[in-house]
Amino acid sequence: NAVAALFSVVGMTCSACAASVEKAIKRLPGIHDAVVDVLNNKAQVLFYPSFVNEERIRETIEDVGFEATLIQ
Ligand code: 9UX
Repeated sequence: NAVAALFSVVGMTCSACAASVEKAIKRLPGIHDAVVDVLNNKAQVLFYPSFVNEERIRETIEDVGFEATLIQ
């Protein structure tokens, strides 16, 4: 079953930033859904823990160029 993770994402200044983060997360295996909110600096991700984990998702956000922290 899918598990939820909420990340703080610092440094996004426009909706294209959020779109590129969302796209990168969704390219990972085991992602059910990802919603990135540029106004609140958050990324909400639903994932399948057999295939991917919070740290892999966090690193993917950082690879796009933003500082990411797992909130819950
Ligand atoms: Mo456009 Mo958002 O280069 O940082 S994607 S501002």
